[in-house]
Amino acid sequence: MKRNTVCRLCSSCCPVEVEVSDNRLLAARRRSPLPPEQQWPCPKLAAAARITHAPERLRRPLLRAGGRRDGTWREVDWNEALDWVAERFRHFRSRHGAESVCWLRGMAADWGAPWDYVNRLMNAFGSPNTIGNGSVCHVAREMAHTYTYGAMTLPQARDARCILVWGKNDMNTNPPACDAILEACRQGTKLIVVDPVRTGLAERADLWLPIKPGHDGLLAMAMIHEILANDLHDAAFVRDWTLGLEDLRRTAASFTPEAVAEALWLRAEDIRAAARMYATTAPACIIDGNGLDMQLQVFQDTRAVCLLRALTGNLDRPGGDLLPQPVPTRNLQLRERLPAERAPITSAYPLFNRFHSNWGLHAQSCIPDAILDGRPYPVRMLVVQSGNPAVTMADSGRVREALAKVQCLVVIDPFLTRTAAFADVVLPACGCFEKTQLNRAALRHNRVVLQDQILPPIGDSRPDWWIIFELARRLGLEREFPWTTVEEAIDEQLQPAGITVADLRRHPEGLSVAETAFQKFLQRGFATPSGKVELFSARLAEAGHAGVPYDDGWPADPIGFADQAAELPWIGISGPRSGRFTHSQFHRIPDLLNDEPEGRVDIHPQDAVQQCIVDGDLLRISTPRGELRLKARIWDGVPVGALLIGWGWGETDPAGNLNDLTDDHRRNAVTATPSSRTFYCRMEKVLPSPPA
Ligand SMILES: Nc1nc2c(c(=O)[nH]1)N[C@H]1C(S)=C(S)[C@@H](COP(=O)(O)OP(=O)(O)OC[C@H]3O[C@@H](n4cnc5c(=O)[nH]c(N)nc54)[C@H](O)[C@@H]3O)O[C@H]1N2
Ligand SMILES: Nc1nc2c(c(=O)[nH]1)N[C@H]1C(S)=C(S)[C@@H](COP(=O)(O)OP(=O)(O)OC[C@H]3O[C@@H](n4cnc5c(=O)[nH]c(N)nc54)[C@H](O)[C@@H]3O)O[C@H]1N2
Ligand code: SF4
Ligand SMILES: [Mo]
Repeated sequence: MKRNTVCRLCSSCCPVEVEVSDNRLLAARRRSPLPPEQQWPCPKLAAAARITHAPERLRRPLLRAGGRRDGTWREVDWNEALDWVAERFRHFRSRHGAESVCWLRGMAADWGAPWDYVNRLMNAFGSPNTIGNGSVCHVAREMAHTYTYGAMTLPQARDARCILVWGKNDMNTNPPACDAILEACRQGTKLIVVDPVRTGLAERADLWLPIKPGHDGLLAMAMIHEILANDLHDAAFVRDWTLGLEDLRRTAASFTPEAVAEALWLRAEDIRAAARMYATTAPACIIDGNGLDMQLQVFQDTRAVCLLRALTGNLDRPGGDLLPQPVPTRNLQLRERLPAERAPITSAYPLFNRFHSNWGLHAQSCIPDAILDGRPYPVRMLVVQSGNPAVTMADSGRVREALAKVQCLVVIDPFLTRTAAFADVVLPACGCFEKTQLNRAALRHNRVVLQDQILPPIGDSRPDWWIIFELARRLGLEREFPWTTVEEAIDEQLQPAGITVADLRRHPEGLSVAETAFQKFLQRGFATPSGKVELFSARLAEAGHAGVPYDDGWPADPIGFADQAAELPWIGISGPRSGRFTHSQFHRIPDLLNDEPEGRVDIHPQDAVQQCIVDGDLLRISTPRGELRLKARIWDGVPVGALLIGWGWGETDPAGNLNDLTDDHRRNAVTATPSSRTFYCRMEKVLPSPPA
């Protein structure tokens, strides 16, 4: 039988058709207007059956057999497991206040409806500490877009004449988006790629800027300089719809391509060529990505990139960058229930906490601070849902200390991960094909697509929504959680849109709430305090941040451990993602390991010769935080002087955990983002020990 749903094995949320027989997933393929041979492939989707039916899937709730430090588990039923968790919630609330309980949410269960349910549960319980991992993912970037023109834009690559890809590799991370880029390129659209690494897209680009890692804001400011100095901007749009042109001109004056080229490892003429190609080919869109995230400068860097869209008049134009038309939904989070004086542990980042009506809190680095240092106050109980912070959070050695120290740890995950190994109780969650939910991608623009359950739960696992609803009832929150099925909850959430789950099941291709409209600002302006695009942001300036990106100058230390660069001669580039794995996930799935059995460190041939390194040599890479060991791969697609370090292997290879190297002491002042993407490090070859 073939069924339609949405794949959530990674955050791309692709609509898929799945073949099921005898309660087993047999095969899945992406639904796409393109014939299969023209679709960019996804190895994870091809392995969906192996992932879903993996023998390592947890089938029953697990409770420590003999207390926290005990190495053995006891399988228990859901009643015992959830009663135990609810009792702990009440215990910590009565002893230390509800805020001593914190919920950390990774990326895998999505930030749509399921995220609202967790916030609702925690807010009704009385704790403000429901925290996502968006400070290292796109939420920090989303805030920069929002502060500039009201919302994060959606690039219209298919209709663009010029595509500027900035720190994004859709060939590995988003096949449908990759299809759109390649289709546009076949029609003659120009492609510019800003990436230190020669990705597949960089290879196809008309212009590739192999930028020095972590220096994107400097490049964006130099491009702004080139555009303004040569009057390449859209003067009418800038006059009518932006605020702060003169401030921007003044700041950009010192960022001439000549002045910054060397610091960027680029040639001034290439910077100029990129600025000209982007500004003079209309319409043009910018696809910005995770290459900007996890950088100390993520917020101002992204602001600078966003300003390019405004200067060139590409905002909300066909073939440019569309301002989304979100589906109207009921906000279920009950934030108003929290007493105003109950500040979250992320209160040092007030603008980030509040920039969006339902994103909630994302400064996840505050969690180890609260557990280990009691800053700003102690967290004593932690629930980790759909995340693997022991591997994926910056300075993961310190994170593991926190996981060991917190008095009570609950983990909700389909697998017994390295994070779960610290837990008191592990609740087995269903995978994405075993549950119905509305994911963020389905709500963000005007088309709602249902992620529909197509398989029964594996073993005795349960969907995230069910776990939350049942826990809520045990906490006496029956009134807040009156729903017995997820369909009822989704119907309530979608009520303002006039769409029901039944409608969505009749329309697996999705339902639109409105026709896609462009230039919406002509009627209602931009969703900023001034109603204009804020080249200069008074809100930021008043809060003590740069009103125009880098009006306080380019920092001397934009990347991790810059203060110790003299002893750390290499630049480590974290990741990027492989098409086969999602962060720490799937590294035990045989089909996915066939072509990529272990993590590698890519090093330029010139560096390899100088260091006497050959392919397969074991390298030790270290920073003041820790070290890892992975084998070398010689590749001329990485810059000289940089090491491209394989991402996500720390789950199955504790000696190869990238975040054992990263720093979480220095953070972006607006978004709490650490320098996990780019940092100075040491490298040496591990010599084989002589035979005994
Ligand atoms: N150095 C460095 N650090 C990084 C990154 C990097 O590139 N370099 N990337 C960063 C980014 S962008 C992100 S988003 C984070 C990701 O960090 P995490 O969110 O921790 O990501 P994963 O490793 O994918 O862990 C997801 C967990 O959820 C489980 N899971 C899968 N599906 C479900 C489900 O439906 N329900 C539940 N309850 N659990 C589920 C999986 O088994 C897995 O254990 O890592 C960040 N950290
Ligand atoms: N297969 C797979 N797909 C995924 C995921 C996954 O883990 N695996 N994760 C999902 C998630 S949570 C996310 S956030 C997205 C991320 O999706 P992408 O944004 O595509 O993320 P990456 O591939 O990590 O990084 C993008 C590019 O940034 C480049 N880069 C590195 N440093 C810099 C820099 O300093 N400047 C610039 N300009 N570029 C730099 C990298 O070389 C890489 O080519 O992918 C999602 N899709
Ligand atoms: S890119 Fe692949 S794994 Fe990710 S959602 Fe799409 S089909 Fe699933
Ligand atoms: Mo992410």
